[in-house]
Amino acid sequence: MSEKNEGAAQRFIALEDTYGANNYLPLDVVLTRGKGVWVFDVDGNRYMDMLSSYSALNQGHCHPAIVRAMKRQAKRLALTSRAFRHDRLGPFYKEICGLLGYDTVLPMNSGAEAIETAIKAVRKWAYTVRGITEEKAGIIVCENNFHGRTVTIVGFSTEPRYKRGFGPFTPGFTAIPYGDADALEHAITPDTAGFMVEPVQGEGGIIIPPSGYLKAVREICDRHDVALIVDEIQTGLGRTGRMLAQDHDGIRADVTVVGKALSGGMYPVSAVCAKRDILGVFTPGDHGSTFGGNPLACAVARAALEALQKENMAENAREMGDYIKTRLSGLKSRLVKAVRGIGLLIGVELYPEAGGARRYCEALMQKRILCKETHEHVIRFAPPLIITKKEADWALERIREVLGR
Ligand code: IF1
Repeated sequence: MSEKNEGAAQRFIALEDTYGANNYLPLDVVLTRGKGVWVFDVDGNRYMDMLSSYSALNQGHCHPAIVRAMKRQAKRLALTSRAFRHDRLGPFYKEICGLLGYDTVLPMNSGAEAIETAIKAVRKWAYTVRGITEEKAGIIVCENNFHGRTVTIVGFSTEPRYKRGFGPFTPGFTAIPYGDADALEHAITPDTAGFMVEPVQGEGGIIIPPSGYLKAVREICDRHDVALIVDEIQTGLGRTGRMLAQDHDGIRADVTVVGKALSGGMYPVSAVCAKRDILGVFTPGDHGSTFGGNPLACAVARAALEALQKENMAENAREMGDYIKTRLSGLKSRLVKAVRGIGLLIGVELYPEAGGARRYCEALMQKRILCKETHEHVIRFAPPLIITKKEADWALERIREVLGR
C-alpha cells in the first residue's frame, strides 16, 4: 500500500466526515471499482463483496449486459416524466408481470416509496372495494419489521432506534409477532385492510419464519378478504433460491413489492406488482413520481431481470447458499451460536460473549471480505448470486480464520 494512496483514503473519509450527515457508521474502506463479486478500494486492494449492497447487487457489480443496456438507453432517452408515454415502459411492464405472475405493476424508485405506494393502494382498495369506512382502514405489520425509512414506515417500526425523535406518525398500523399465523388470525378486525410481511426479516437479524408461514397467512387473508402485501425488496429476485421468496410456499401475494436487484444495483428502480382490483383503484392524479418508470430505469430493469433468468441466478443462489451454509454450520467455533439462512441470505449469530458482530466484520475486512453486522450479534453474508464454488471456498477459508476458534 503506497503512502500516497493511503493518504487518498484518509482524505475521502475526512471529506465525508466534514460535510456529510452522520447517519451511517460504515467500515472504513473507500471503494472505487467493482466487477462481479469483487470490489477494489482506492489503494488497489481487492475484496469480496459479501453484502451485495443489501441484496441490490444480486447480478454482481457492473454486470456487463446491464451496463450495456444502461449506456445505450442513456444516450437515447433518459426521462420523459409520466406526462408523456415512452417506448420502454410497456415492454418492461409485460416482462415483470409475466415473470412474477401479476396483472398490473406500478413502478417507483426506492423501496420505501414502493412500500408507501402499496399502503396507499391497499387503503384506497379498502374504501372503494371492501367498503371499509373512510379513515378506518387498518394495516397489520410484524414486530421487528423493516420496510424503509419514511415517516409513515418508521412510524410502524418496533425498533426505537429507527423512530425515536421522528414523530408524530401516521396512524392505522398494528404490530403482531413475526412467524405466528395465529396472531394474525386474532388481530384481524372488520376494518383490517391489509397484512404486510417480509418472507425473511433481513434487518431483523435474518429471521426465517416457521415453514409454511406464508401459506398459512395467505389462507387467513383469503378467508377475511384482507390484502396480503409481501415485501420482497430484499428477498426477491433470486436471493433465496427462488425468483420470489414466496415461491417456496407456492403462494402469490395480492401485492408484491420489489426493488434493489430490480436494477442490479445500477439505478434506483422499485415496483409494486399487484392484482388488478388493487392497483386498479388509482386514477390519474392519485399517485406518481417524476422518475418512476423512466426510460433508463425500464431499460436497466429489463436487462437486470434478463440476466437473472439467463444465468439461472436463483438456482445458483440455492446451490451456493446450501453449500456455504453447510460449511459454516460445520465450523468448529466457540463464537458461533447459530447459522441460518435461505439461499444466499445467510446470518451467523454469535454468542453475546463474542462481544458483538462488528469487530468480526472489521477482522473479515482485514482478510479482504466485506460484510456487515445486523443487530448486534449477527453477521450477514449475502454475496452476489453469481458467486462460484471457487469464490465461495476462498471466502470460507477466510471466514474460518476469523470465526474458527
Ligand atoms: C439502509 C437494512 C437491509 C428492506 C426491505 C424495504 C426496504 C429495505 C425488506 C427499503 C431496505 C436497506 C436500506 C438500507 C440498508 C438496508 C437494510 F439493514 F437497513 F435493513 F437490507 F437489511 N424493505 N433495506 O430491506 O428500501 O428505500 O432503502 O430502497 O436503510 O441503510 P429502500
